[in-house]
Amino acid sequence: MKRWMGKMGSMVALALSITLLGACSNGGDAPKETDSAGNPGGSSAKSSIVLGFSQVGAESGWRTANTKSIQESAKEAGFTLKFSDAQQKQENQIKALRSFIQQKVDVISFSPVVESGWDTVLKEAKDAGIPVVLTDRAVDSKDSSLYVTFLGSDFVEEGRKAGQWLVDQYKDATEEVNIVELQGTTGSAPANDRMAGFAEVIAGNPNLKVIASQTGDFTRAKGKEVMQAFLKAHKKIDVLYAHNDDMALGAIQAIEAAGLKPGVDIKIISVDAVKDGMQAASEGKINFIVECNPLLGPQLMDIVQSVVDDKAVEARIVVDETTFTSEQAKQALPERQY
Ligand code: GYE
Repeated sequence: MKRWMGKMGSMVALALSITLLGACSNGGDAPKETDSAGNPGGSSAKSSIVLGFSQVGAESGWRTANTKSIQESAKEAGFTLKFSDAQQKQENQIKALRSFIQQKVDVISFSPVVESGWDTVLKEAKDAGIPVVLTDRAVDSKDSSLYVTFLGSDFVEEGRKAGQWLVDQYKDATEEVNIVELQGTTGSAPANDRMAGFAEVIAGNPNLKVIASQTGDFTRAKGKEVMQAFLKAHKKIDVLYAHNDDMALGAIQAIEAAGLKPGVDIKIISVDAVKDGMQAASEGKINFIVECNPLLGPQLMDIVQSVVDDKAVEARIVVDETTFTSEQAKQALPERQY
C-alpha cells in the first residue's frame, strides 16, 4: 500500500467537522506517519494505522449500536480512528472523505448515506492511493475498482423476509389487505432494497396491496408524523411495513393515539431488531422483525488490517441475520446486546 510522509500537524486544522473520538493507543497524540511496510514511526505496529470513518448520522438505535461497535473495535485493534458524523447529509460525507484524503489516512471507510453520486470523490481517494472499504450501505458506482470491498447486510433479502412473513400470514385471505410502508432515507441502499425485496415477494399474492409508501427517514419522529398522515388519509389500514424499528416505534405512538391497537388492529413488520424494537415485539406491538446486525466493527477492523497488510479481501462480505416473531423476541430479549 502507498504511504505518505509528513504534514500531519498542519492538516489537522483542516479537519473541519472531523472529531477525533477513537482514543489513540499512544495516549491521544496526533496520528504518526508510518513507512510503507506499515511500520510505525516509533510506537507499536498496530497504533500506526489511521482509519478515517464517515458515519451516516445518529438517526436510529441501529446507528448508535453501529457507531459504538466501530469505535470500540478500532480502540481494541489499536487503530487511530478519525470519526466524522455526516448528520444524514451526503455533502457532509463528501467533505469528510476529502478531509481524510488531505490528511492522508491509511484507509477510508464509510457508510454511504445514499447510493448515488460517489464516483468523483472515490476516484480522488483512488488517485491518492487510499483504499476505501464500504460498510453497511452500498454505492451504485459501476466501477468496482473504486473500493476494496463492501461489508454489510443483504437488504433485498431482508425485504424478502418481511414480505414472506406477510404472504404466509395472509395466504388464505379472500379480501384485500391494505399495507402502508414507511421507507428509510430516500435514495439509501436499505430503503431502495428493502422496498424492492418486499414488493417482489408480495407480488405473488394480488390481495396484498401497498396503498401508501412514504419516507420516514429512518427516525422515530418522522415515522410518527407520516403514520399520523397515513391514518388520516386511509380508513382501512391492515399492515404497516416499516424499514426500521425506530420508524415502527414512532408509528406505534401514532396508532395508539388514534385509539387503535398496534400488532392487533394493524399488524406491524419492521427491520433491525434493536432492543426497543424487540421490546415492542415481545409486547405484541410489532408482529415480525427482520434482523439487521449493526455490530460490524470487529469485522471491519480485520478488513482494514488485511488491506494495510496487502492481503486479499473478498469483494463482498455479507452479514448473517435471522428473524423474530413476537414469541421469539420475548425469548431473545434478555440476551440482546443492542
Ligand atoms: O436499518 C436503520 C439505519 O443502513 C442498515 O440505517 C442501516 C439502516 C438501519 O438508520 O435503522
